[in-house]
Amino acid sequence: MFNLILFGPPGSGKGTQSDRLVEKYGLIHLSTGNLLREEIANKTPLGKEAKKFIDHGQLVPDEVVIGMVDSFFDRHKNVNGFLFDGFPRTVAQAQALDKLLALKKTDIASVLALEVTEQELINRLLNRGKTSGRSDDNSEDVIRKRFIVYTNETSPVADYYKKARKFKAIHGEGSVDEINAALRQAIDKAMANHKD
Ligand code: B4P
Repeated sequence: MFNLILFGPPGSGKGTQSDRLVEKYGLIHLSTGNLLREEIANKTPLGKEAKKFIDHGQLVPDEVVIGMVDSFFDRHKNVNGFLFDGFPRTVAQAQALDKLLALKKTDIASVLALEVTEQELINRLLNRGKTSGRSDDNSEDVIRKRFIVYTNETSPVADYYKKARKFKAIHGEGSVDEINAALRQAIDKAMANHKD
């Protein structure tokens, strides 16, 4: 299996790029943001709980997200690999992911991190908020709160993978095609070095 993490702050283009990459490489797309929004749309107990956090720009508790990923794995066996988008967002989630993958006798091959300036991120998210209907995109206060949460809780995840020598930064500004080409170059290299 070849497992990849697309990492980066809110609005850095993880979802946009993941859609193209899963098609190109035949990976299964696991976006915890999408899974949580499905739960909210279906008004499940998990969705109702998650909405309280998402509406305020906070992270959904680790145990909820990890349980959701575990059950996603149960529904997707015998696959080529996963592209994780927006997960892990805390060090506890990264450790849990390592354990879940070890049970499948596999691991993370590479973490590609999209780097984008804060002003560009705010512009993108406010722009998306005009059409997405997402409660967490239509207020600059909530967007800023998400950046604070990212700095405090998610950026340590980068150090976790730097220590494991799996982390690579990718310039996340420019056209979607240019960024996609840079990601593909990094993935091709990681695949060539990957034994699994
Ligand atoms: P996510 O769904 O992961 O959303 P995101 O980080 O805001 O967006 P992403 O980076 O995917 O941006 P996109 O491609 O859409 O999370 C939402 C919330 O769910 C979190 O805040 C949290 O509360 C909760 N959650 C999710 N996972 C969790 C976890 N593991 N633990 C706890 N809580 C969790 O791009 C954004 C916009 O930019 C789009 O409009 C796009 O069109 C535009 N864009 C993309 N690339 C561009 C480019 N190159 N140039 C110009 N615009 C571009």
